[in-house]
Amino acid sequence: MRTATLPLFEVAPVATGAREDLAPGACVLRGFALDIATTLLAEVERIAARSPFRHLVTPGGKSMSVAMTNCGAVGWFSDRSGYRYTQRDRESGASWPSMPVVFAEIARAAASTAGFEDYAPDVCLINRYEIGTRLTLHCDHDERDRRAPIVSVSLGLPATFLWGGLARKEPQRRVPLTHGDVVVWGGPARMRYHGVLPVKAGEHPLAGARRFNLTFRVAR
Ligand code: MD6
Ligand code: FE
Repeated sequence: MRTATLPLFEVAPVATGAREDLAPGACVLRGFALDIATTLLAEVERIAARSPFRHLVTPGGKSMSVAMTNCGAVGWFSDRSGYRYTQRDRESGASWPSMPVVFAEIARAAASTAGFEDYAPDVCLINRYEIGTRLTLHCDHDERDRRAPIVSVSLGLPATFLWGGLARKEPQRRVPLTHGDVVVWGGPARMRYHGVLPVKAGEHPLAGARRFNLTFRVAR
């Protein structure tokens, strides 16, 4: 019996650098952004100094529990009139901060590793989760170019990602995401439903009691 003599490392927890396929077109790259996480968080701080995190209002009139900001040529925005991308930050009145080169580079490298070449995102939506904050099940359909994948970088506290199907009612898988993990999805997975369960209390050495998520898209 082969299983009886399996060495321990074959059942050890997922290592940094491992690629976990979620579905055709979607995978988790464990620890892919770990080496540059400190730099990414410093850039988030710089961006937030110009375009602060804010709780957007949904078209239904509710304030979102996740705080958001953006960098890039456009930014994702929501109010009573709907979800859309804007060229200016309504709060600051200025254009969104430009996308740091390290952001574009990590997104491009992750996309390439996942099989999507020449990825050139024009926006990075930055989400900030405090303890207890969640993101309800949704799919990302406000982007014009849906051939391009989305690249998502997790920083700070861990979270449980809900990974659903193409219809809202399909069952969801729970995928743990930790600091430095990158999720890439595109192609047949691009319109899948997903969400984030309430972030559990904790303290991260670099991010404190928060989780940050960078999602890169080609919006225009
Ligand atoms: C988050 N992410 O992980 C929220 N959307 O905080 C998303 O909503 C998301 O991670 C599209 C693709 C990847 C994502
Ligand atoms: Fe999303």
